[in-house]
Amino acid sequence: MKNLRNDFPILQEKVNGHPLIYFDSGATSQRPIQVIEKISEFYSRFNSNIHRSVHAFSEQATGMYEEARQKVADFIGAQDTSEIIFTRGTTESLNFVAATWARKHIKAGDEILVTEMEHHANLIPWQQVARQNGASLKFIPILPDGSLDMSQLSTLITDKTKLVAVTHASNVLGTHVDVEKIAKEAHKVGAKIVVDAAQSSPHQKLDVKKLDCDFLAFSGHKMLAPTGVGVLYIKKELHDETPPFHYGGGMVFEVGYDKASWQVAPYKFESGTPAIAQVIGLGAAIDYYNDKINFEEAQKYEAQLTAQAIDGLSSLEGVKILGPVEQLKKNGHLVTFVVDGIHSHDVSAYLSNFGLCTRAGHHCAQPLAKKLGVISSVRASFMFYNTPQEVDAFIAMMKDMKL
Ligand code: 7TS
Repeated sequence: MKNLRNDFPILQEKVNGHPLIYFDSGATSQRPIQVIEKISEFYSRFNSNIHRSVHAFSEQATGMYEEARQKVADFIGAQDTSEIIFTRGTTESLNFVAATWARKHIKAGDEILVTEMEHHANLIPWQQVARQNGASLKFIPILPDGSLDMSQLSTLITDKTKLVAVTHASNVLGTHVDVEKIAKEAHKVGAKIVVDAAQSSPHQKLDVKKLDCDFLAFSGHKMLAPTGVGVLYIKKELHDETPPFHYGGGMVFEVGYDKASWQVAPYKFESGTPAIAQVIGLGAAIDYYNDKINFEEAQKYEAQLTAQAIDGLSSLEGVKILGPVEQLKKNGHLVTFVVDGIHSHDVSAYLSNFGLCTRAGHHCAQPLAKKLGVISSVRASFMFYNTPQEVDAFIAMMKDMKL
C-alpha cells in the first residue's frame, strides 16, 4: 500500500510544518494524480458537449462518457449499462428514487422501512414521501453495541412494506449491514430495496446481482473521483415503472407543444448537460481501483489501521468508542469516539493544529446521535493511503491532549 501514497499529491502537503494526516476520507477521499490528470486532459484536449452534435469532438466526448458508464456497470456487476444513471451524488440518487418510483408507487397506509442509523440523505427523502403519500416510516433498531438488530426484521417487514431503504455501512458507527438478507426478506413481500452504498463503495467490491438490490446509490468523491458525480443503479426490470426525475433536453424521444415522450434508460433518467468531465474522472477512478487495488487486501489493511486506532484510543482514560468494535477491527474503515469533558469540536481542532484531519459533529445523522445520547463525536476514517505510523502519531497526539 505504501507506494500508492505517491499517487496522491496532496499527501505531500504540510500543515503548520506538520505532514498532513488525512483521516477524513469518510467525508471525501483524496484524488490520485491519474484522476486529476484525466480531468485536465479532458478539458485541454477533448472538451465538448455530449449526445448532441455530430462533430468529431462531440462524438469523442460522448464515447468517453459512455465508456465511463460501462466501467461503472462492470465495477458493480450490473447486467446492463442502462442500469447506470449518473447523478450528482448519493444524496441526489436517493432523492431521485424518492421523487420518482416511491412517489408513484407508495400509497396511503403503506410502510417504508429504514434503519435507526441512516445518514440524513437516506432518511429525510423517505420522511417526505411518507408524509406526502400518507405512508408510515418504520425503523430497524440498533443494539447497544451499534450493530443492527436483525432479529426484528421478520416482524418489521409486513405485507404493507413497499420499500426498504438501508445503508450498506454506517458513516458514524461503521456498522456493516447484511443487505442480502434484508433484500431477501423485502422481496418475499414484494417490497423494493434501496441501498445507500456511499460508505461501502470505496472499500469493498459491490455486486448488485449478489446483493439483489433494486436501487443502489453512491458518490464518486468518496472513492477517488471528482465531486459532482454519483451513481444511481436502477435494476432493469424497474425502468418502465420508474418515471423520469428531471425533464428537459437529452431525455426526450419526441416533443410537441402539449406533450412529450421519453427515450429509453439510461437517457430517460438523465436530462440536461451532465457533469461530463466528472463522469470521465469517475471512469479514471475506477481504472485506478481496477489497476491498483485489491479490495480484499485493502479492506484488511484498513481494518488493521482501524484496530490499531481502536486499541490506542481504548488505552486512554475517558475515551469512549461508538460502534461495533469487534466488527470494525475485522472489516471497518473508521472509528468514532467521544472524550470525557472535551467537546468533539475542540478535540478535532486540537488535532488539526498538528496537521491531522478528523471530522467532528453529528455526522449528518442527528436522530442516531440523539439515540446514542452523544450529540457530537469525533470520527477518524481511513483509506488504503493511510499508514500505521499516522495512526501512532494520532494516538500520541491524543495522549498529549489528555495530559
Ligand atoms: N450516505 C452516507 C452513508 C454518507 O456517508 C454520505 C456522506 C451520504 C449518504 C451523502 O453523500 P453525498 O456525497 O451526497 O454528500 N457522508 C458524509 C460524512 O460522513 N461526512 O461528510 C459526508
